[in-house]
Amino acid sequence: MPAAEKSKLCPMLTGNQQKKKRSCNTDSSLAGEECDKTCEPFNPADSAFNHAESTFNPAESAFNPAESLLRDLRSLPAWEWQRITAEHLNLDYAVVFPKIIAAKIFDALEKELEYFTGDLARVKVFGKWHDIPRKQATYGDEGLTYTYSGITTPARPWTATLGALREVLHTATGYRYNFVLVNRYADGKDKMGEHKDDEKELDPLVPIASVSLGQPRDFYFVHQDARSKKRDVPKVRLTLGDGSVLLMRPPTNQVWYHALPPRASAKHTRINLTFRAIKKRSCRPSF
Ligand SMILES: O=C(O)CCC(=O)C(=O)O
Repeated sequence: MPAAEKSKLCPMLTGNQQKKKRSCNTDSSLAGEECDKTCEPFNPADSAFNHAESTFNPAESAFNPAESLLRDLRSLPAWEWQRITAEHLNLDYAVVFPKIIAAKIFDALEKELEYFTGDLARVKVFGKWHDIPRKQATYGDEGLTYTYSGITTPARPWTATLGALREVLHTATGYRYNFVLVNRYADGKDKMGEHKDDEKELDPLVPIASVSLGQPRDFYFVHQDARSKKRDVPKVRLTLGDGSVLLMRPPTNQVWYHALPPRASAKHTRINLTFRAIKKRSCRPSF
């Protein structure tokens, strides 16, 4: 059984993780890779909310729903995390958005988000292409892409609501996210199969922050040894509630698979946002 404990403290970066913030050409795992951009060190001031502010034109609208949402989000009490642990599994879970705010976010996302169609709405599993049993989209900093299950998805520019959520996650966790994968499950027929989020472009020291809105859904983690029938390790099961945040801390995604199984009883739509930190490619200055 996973141990569970409650904590009011916000999980913050440790000293070593702070030091891990890198600038171009210092990431040994990427050394030798080249990109065609001028070397640009990571700039913490370059937040999504700055982007949302810079595109806000008061002449166009007296009431800005994204700013009103951000005010709501900033006024929330400190998040009360529940820690869930097992062998090499380290999670923090909290229901952080009251129903009324979660519904506002859900409605805004339904208006703002554009989902993939065509080749980007299919995945390769064991060499065969299949339609994804849900809708997907990716948003993030300019130029970022994410490759998984045989597809490479480009980041669309942050929307106001995604940018506001990114800022609130930064305040609450201390982590800065530059990319988000959106999964929309129309109802309980839509699902996500067992997988690990261990792609090499993800910063392995930054937890993936998974925000859930709408229909609560069952979710489970299965240890790689149990999955390959090497030994028995109990599954860890959760229900991801409306307005919740799940932090999947390292080394969880190196060792455990996770999945969202179909559920006939789930009649309503759910949107899940997994905020991620993608490593910037090592750049060489172009003279
Ligand atoms: O919808 C969910 O909660 C699962 C999302 C997920 O597994 C992923 O984005 O990797």
